[in-house]
Amino acid sequence: MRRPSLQAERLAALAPTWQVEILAETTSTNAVCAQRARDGAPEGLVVTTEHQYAGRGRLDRVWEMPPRAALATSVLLRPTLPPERWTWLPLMAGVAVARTIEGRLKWPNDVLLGPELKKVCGILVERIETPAGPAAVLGIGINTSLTPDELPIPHATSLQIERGEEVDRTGVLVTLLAEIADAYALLVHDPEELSADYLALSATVGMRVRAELPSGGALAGTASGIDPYGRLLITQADGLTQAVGAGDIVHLRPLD
Ligand code: BT5
Repeated sequence: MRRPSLQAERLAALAPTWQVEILAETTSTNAVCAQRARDGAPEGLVVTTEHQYAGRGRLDRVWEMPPRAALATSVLLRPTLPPERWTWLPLMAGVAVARTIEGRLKWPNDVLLGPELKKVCGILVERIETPAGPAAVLGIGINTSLTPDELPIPHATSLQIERGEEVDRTGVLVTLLAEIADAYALLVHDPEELSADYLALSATVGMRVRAELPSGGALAGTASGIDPYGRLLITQADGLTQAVGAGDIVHLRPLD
């Protein structure tokens, strides 16, 4: 199956806000974008590709996508935010994607779609030290037109599967970049509004969850909110609430 390529002219029209670089193939758009950042690229660089063959997830996991069936995109920002607000960048990226594709968010920023809330997008935000100061690379992978037999895990889905129609991959990227601009402006100028928007899109808050922590431990309870640092609040059976800043969340069941 030969799928359409990205439409370079439509993406070039987004300049000067976004400078979109389309690579025929690459290991990881995040790796390329980070290197460009170290070499001095300005905020607004967007690296995308027709074929990402060594995509990275969090915690050294892999992110897989067939050629031209998905969007692998990295956006370079150079935020002048106080350090404690950098932790909101991954959630901000999640809000932008969820708005673009009408998805819901599993904390911190997996985007889920469909009646079974399957994963359609993964996000990896990395902080890069560069000679011009710290930069953020927002790495976003969206399954646009994967077919059921191309899904890497049973709990994944694609826009095409959920919508039952062909997906305009370039159009999704154009909308995504507009939503990133809006969500980023909220993060800078109105973080409380961004936090409210995040909560409204959250599929996690209100659920019984288990957090699998990077330390190897786990924490079960009710997801009761998001704190000012973007951490997930989990209230345990004994009433104690703990904030989780990193880890994988498993949704158990909604509150009765
Ligand atoms: C993520 O990690 O979900 C972040 C993925 C970020 C990918 C983008 S693509 C553009 C940019 N360049 C990169 O190199 N990366 C970013 P995590 O939460 O750790 O989830 C990874 C897990 O998701 C894997 O272990 C698989 O189980 C599953 N997975 C892999 N490929 C998938 C896909 N296409 N759709 C749904 N799930 C997938």
